[in-house]
Amino acid sequence: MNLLEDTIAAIATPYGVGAISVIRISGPASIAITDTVFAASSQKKLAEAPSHTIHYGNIIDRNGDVLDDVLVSVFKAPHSFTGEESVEISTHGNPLICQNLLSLLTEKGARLAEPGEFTRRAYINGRLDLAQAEAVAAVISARTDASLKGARNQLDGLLSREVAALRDKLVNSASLVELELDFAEEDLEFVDKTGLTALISEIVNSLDNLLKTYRFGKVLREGINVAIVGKPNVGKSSLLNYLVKEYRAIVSEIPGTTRDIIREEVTIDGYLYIFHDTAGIRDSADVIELEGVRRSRSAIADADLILFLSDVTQGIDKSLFDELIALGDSGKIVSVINKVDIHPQHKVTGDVYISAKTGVGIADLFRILREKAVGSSVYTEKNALVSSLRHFNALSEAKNHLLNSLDSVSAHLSGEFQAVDLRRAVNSLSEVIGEVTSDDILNNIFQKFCIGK
Ligand SMILES: Nc1nc2c(ncn2[C@@H]2O[C@H](COP(=O)(O)OP(=O)(O)OP(=O)(O)O)[C@@H](O)[C@H]2O)c(=O)[nH]1
Ligand SMILES: [Mg+2]
Repeated sequence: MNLLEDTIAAIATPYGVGAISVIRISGPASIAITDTVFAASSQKKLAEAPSHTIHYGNIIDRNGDVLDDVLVSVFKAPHSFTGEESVEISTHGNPLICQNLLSLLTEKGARLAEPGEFTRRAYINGRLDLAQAEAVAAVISARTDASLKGARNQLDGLLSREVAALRDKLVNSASLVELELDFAEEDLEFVDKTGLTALISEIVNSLDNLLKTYRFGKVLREGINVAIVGKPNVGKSSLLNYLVKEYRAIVSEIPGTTRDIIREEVTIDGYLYIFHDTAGIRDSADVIELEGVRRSRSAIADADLILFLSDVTQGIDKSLFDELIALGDSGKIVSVINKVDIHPQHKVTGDVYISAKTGVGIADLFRILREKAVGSSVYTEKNALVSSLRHFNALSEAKNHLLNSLDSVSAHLSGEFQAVDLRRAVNSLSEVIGEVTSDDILNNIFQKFCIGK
């Protein structure tokens, strides 16, 4: 496989029947290859067409028959998504037409594209930096308005610009420190040490602020996993049903009704929540129920937030509460007192009081969920957002290198130590935007894309 000399082709629209489908071709021979299968109604060759023009005509198959009448869009290098000569063919939306056209194109010299290969080429050709290329996938997979906005900002380069600005400041300082090392004999000083320390501390601070957005970025992208747990019969399934507005999970007055985990997604105020109704936790002789309880415990371990439900008429089960705290982080637990319609003047203390039957208190519950999940971080459209683990790790590394460099200054170590740490920090920052990136990292990123992207 040659990364850039091959001409690649793929179906860019979802597989299936639709009004139209689009086949995308990119690479040096894309226009020439299309010309071999396309008869324009104008009788002109695409090779002569200016960039960004659309042409109507027929695709002619190997027997000389018309496969379909199509529209062909022509993009000349470097003014295309990939930066290469590219063509998009809009056909009628029948998978058969697409498959036949794709095999015609491969007969004429195109190769089937790998997952994410169009975007990878856009990155290699400098049309996007790596953080932006990753944002392409995020834009496609965003499921809430808030996460779409975050991904959109990343695609527009908000994160890249912020990281690049920090990196440029560091590159400057690193070069000065290195220059001073070169002239060590002469005892020249290029660097104002106090100024440098202040600058590094300032960058550490900016990195911290970026790192803090990660939790929120993850929430935007993946949604918030919420486990609804408690003793049997406290109303967990009733709460799930209330939240999804349908009779999803079986509710009964018999304790031990739910055994499997029931997973439902709900968007509330623009955030995606994934609720997991679980089996009530208790000792049981029933092997099936025990398996349910085991699953409940594993849902607790995986959850971002735990709704610990108690029945107002029964009070809080202290030993289960202690177990939850031991299993997870106590900051994740919301103690919810249910069935307050029965006992409005409750004496049980919890974080929020609800009735899964009447809906009382559910708005308060939403408010608490949101506070716990998103915290005080209010996403403004001007903020860069760290939403990928790869970025989070690279930024954390950069921060650690900078902290090391501050340590070596205060320990009066030779400037070489500081220079090394500054360079390492520069490299970590460059990794985010992809200026120093190994093939492994690229393969890893792009194989998660779909074909045609
Ligand atoms: N009055 C009143 N009854 C409720 C409320 N929530 C649940 N119930 C009743 O409590 C009983 C148990 O409800 P479920 O939702 O099945 O309880 P669960 O926690 O899922 O129980 P298991 O699946 O057995 O662990 C049912 O009879 C519900 O109608 C409530 O807010 N008020
Ligand atoms: Mg249940």
